[in-house]
Amino acid sequence: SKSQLTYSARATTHPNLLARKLFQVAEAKKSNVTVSADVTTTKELLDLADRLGPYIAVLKTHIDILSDFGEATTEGLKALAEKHNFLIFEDRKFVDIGNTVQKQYHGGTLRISEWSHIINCSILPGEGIVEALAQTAQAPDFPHGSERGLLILAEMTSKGSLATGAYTSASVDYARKYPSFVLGFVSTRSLNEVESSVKAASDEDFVVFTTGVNLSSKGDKLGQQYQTPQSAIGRGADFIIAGRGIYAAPDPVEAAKQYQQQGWEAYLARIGG
Ligand code: 5BU
Repeated sequence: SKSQLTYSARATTHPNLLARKLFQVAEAKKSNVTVSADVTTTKELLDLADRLGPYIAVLKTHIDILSDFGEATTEGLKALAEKHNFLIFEDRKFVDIGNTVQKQYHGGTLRISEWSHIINCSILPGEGIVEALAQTAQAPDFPHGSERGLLILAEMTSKGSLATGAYTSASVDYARKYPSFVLGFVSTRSLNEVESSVKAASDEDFVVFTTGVNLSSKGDKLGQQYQTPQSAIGRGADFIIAGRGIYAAPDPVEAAKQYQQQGWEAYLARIGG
C-alpha cells in the first residue's frame, strides 16, 4: 500500500494524471477535506464554495438537487474551482447500461463531463459501466480527458449496505483493469487487501475517499453512519468527505478549518510525521 507515502510523493509517481493533480492540491493547501455541498440553490452552492474554497481540496456536488441549475451554476463552479484551487466531484453515482450512462455523463441537462473533474459509479451493472464512462472521458475529441477520473463506489456508509463481499472485490478488479481512468474508490477503508482476480500493477495506488465523516454526530435518522476524521484516515481514507458536519454547522468556515486541521493531523500521523 502507498498510504504511508506523502501526498507529494504520490503526486509524482501516480499512474493517473488527475490523481497527481489531486495530491498536488492536497499538499499545496494542506487539506484532505472534501465538502459535500448539499444545498438546493445555485446561490447557496456558490456562496459555500467561495467561503469554504480556501480550506478544501474537493467540492462534492449533487447537482440534481438544485432547484435552479443552469449556466450560472456551472460557470460559477468552474470559476471558483480556479480561484481557490479545488477539484469538483459530482456524486451522481451512475448505475445503468453503458449506452445510457454515456448520455447521462456527457451532454444532457446537466452536462457533467464539462465541469466535473471526478465522477463515481456503482458497478452493479458490471464492467461495461466503467468501460463506457472511460470511453467518453478519453475520446480523442473530448477536450478535458487528462482532467477526468472515476471513483468506484465500492462500499457505502448507510446501515445495511449491500455493497460488500463479491461486489467490493469486483470493484477492485475493475479499478485494476482501467487504471488510466479509475482513481480509486469511495469506500470506508483501504481496499488493498481485498481479494481480486486481477493482478496489481507495481505502481498501483488507489485513492480512497471516505464519506460519512462527522465530528459531532454518530448518524442520522435515515441510516447514515458517521466516523471521525481520525478514524477514517486511520482506516485508509486519503480524502474525508463531510457534508452536514460542515455546511450545517453554526459557522461553516470555522467547521471547515476544524475538519481541515484534524484531517491533516491524522494524515501526518499516518505517514509518521
Ligand atoms: P453528510 O451530511 O456528511 O451525511 O453527507 C454525506 C454525503 O456523502 C451526502 O452527499 C451523501 O449523498 C454522500 N454519501 C454518503 O453519505 N455515503 C456513501 O456511502 C456515499 C455517498 Br457513496
